[in-house]
Amino acid sequence: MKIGIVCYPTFGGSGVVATELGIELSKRGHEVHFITYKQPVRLELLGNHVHFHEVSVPEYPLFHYQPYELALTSKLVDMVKLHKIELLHVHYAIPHAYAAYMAKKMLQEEGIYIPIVTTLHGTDITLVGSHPVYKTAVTFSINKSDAVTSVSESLKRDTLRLFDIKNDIHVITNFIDIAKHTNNFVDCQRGMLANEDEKIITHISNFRSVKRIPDIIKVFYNIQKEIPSKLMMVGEGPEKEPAEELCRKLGIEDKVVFFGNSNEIDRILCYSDLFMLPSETESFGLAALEAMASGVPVISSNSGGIPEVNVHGVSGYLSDVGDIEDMSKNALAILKDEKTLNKFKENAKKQACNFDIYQIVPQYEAIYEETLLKC
Ligand code: GMT
Repeated sequence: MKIGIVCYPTFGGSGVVATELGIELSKRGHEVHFITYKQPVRLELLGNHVHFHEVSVPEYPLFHYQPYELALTSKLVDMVKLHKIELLHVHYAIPHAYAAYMAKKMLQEEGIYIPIVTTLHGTDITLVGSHPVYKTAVTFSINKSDAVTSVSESLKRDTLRLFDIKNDIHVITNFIDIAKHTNNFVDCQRGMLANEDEKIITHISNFRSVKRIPDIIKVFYNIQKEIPSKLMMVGEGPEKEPAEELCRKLGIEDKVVFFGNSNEIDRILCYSDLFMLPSETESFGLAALEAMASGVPVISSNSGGIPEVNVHGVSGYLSDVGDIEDMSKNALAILKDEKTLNKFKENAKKQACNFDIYQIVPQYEAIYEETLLKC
């Protein structure tokens, strides 16, 4: 199949899922065309079956906002025609599903038919998409997609609750390439960041308020009072500076490392003992799954789709959003002795195997085939 993938090429989960999916599809013999404004961060090798087409938006002073949807729509039309793309798979409804629908209508004028598969990722539904300024267009573009998938049961429920959806929504969970996350490091250089007796707690995100960054600092504050430990904070975003300030206020700044965005997630997870994801809402929690695939247990909130990923008392623990005391207690329960910690590490890895890429990607292929047959 010739598949066009539209996604955000940044460090966000939706872009990571789209990129890993495209790479795997290409390995399975499909021709994959990424169409977006920058080469996706995890797309390192452009092989024979993977192509990248940049959507560029020239700056023009008349426009207060540059019209990205328009540039994307034009690019989609041009690329479908040029490369004979058979299907467009758009990740994140805003504005990708909308632009794809416009492209589809334009192509129809020329007698070309292109089906659209839309994957809903989370904030395109919960935080952003359901806002009154976007809701009408988001509802329209979901209903006009030829197939719709959601990354968790929880997100499907949210979509049906928040929008008037006429389409079926197929749940295809996010996935992980377990083989890639099997720590191959002979030495992940743990010693550069922590002493032998210190435990390493990690958080990776885009540092938006939905991630509840202050909760992570407060839970860590409680942990380090009981167990020698360090906190690794990986990522960039608006909550990073206030978090640095909070660490100084609590007097733990020498125990917390702020990395910024990193391409060395595997190495960081390799030396981590515990991962924290106390989010206000999370459609799935791909970062938690990545941690678990590296054998790192998770302390998380129980919101959204996280309970579909992290199993309470098995791969980690779940608490109500904002329950810092419970999260601290649970973290200490996991870290209290090596035997318990190793058991949780083993369980985390096992639970991650339920989301292995080889089980999930065929589900997307099935949706593509079904959609092409329907049309
Ligand atoms: O977490 C974010 O804020 C980024 C966002 C994105 O669009 O990349 O992540 C969403 O999609 C991920 C991949 O499907 C999910 O794992 C995240 O849970 C989801 N984030 C939220 O729902 C807040």
